[in-house]
Amino acid sequence: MALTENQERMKSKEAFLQACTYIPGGVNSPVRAFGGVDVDPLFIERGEGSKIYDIDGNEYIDFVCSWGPLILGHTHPKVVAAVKAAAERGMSFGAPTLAETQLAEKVISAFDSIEKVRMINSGTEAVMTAIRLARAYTGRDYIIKMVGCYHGHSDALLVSAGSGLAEQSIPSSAGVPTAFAEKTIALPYNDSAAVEAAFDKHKDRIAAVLVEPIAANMGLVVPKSGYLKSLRQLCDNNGAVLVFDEVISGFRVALGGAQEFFGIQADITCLGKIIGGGLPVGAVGGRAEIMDLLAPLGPVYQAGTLSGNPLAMAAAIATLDVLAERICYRRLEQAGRTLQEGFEEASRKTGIPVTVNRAGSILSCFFTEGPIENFQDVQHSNIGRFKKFFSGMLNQGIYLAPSAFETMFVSLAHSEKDLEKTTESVYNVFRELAG
Ligand code: KE4
Repeated sequence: MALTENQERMKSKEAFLQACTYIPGGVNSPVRAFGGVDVDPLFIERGEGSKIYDIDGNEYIDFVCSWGPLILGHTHPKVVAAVKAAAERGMSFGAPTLAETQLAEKVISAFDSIEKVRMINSGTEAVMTAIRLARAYTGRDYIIKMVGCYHGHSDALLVSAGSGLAEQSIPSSAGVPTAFAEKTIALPYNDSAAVEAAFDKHKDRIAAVLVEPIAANMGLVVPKSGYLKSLRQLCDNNGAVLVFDEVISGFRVALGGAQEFFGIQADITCLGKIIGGGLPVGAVGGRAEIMDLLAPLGPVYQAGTLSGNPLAMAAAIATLDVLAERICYRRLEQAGRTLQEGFEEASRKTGIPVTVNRAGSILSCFFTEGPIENFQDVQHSNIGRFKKFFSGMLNQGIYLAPSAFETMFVSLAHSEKDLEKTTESVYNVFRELAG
């Protein structure tokens, strides 16, 4: 007799209850608690290639890929071997190693806009450092960010838009003083006029425009033609720094990230996720005249006990070495296109209205008519239908991000067979939704 959904995941259910006794919300990062869906979180035993296995022994095709880092898939032999070898030489030294220079060289050769780069431990730290650098470089305080973009959990960025366009933001998290939020201006994504108006209003008080060049934290929203170019122009015209948060898009849509994909150069680039190959790595890079402001050379302090950790460097170098074979991005593009076509065909066949936004191997399916060009558009999507879709796909053995405001990540480990099964499952679940 087939197990019921609950029986199939009893061990995860019990593990979650136990975790909640010791860890706030039972998780070490909020989205993992599955608050955005009507399913208890799965506890994962292991991953291999395109698959993950929960502690109840269920197998899933994984499209979360640890929220982006695992572009090679789980337990890639070259990455595992590199980390094992590094571990046998020592876990951490708190001193420079050749691997850090080697990774820096790889990042600099991939991004034309980066002359120097500093390794850190997370995307949050990368963006936090980028903002501090931009403020020091310009002597200005205000930062423009876009509504719906997420840049980690530093105080200045846990904000929501102020009362009107170009107004100071208000805190979006408890514990963030209003004073910290006030220096951030939150504007609609894909709205160049709003950015121009903010510069007109705040003139030479704006240190930087911070943007995800491909927004992937409100579901996937791609920049409209000319949008990134307009941000580049506005920063140049107003003496502000253009900061691209490429924590997701870096090495994802191209080896040189969105900057290579769209041909626009940032002044400061924030990296994370893929650069660590699954281990904790962030990076901030840019022109030497900006980066040399960092201690010990310059007056901008930034530090980290485990920055440039040898195991993380080993995972990073092994990952970027594989990605350096440019055929990878053609394969990733093809896989992303196959999935997008699968969603759109299922929509045509079942009459379920969807909008699929995609950039290479990252995509989101919104349950609403399009276009979806900013956070306001995303609000029209049918969250209730997403939740049913998520549960249906999980029961078909497909593990998606447990939130309508995240994206699907495809890896080089996803086979034709995986993609076929996935598009078939999408059609099956859409038919259930169409009822
Ligand atoms: P971390 O501090 O989580 O390494 O990076 C923060 C960050 C910065 N910039 C962008 C564009 C990001 O997407 C992120 C983190 N992304 C989320 C999910 N989209 C991480 C998942 C989580 O918070 O558990």
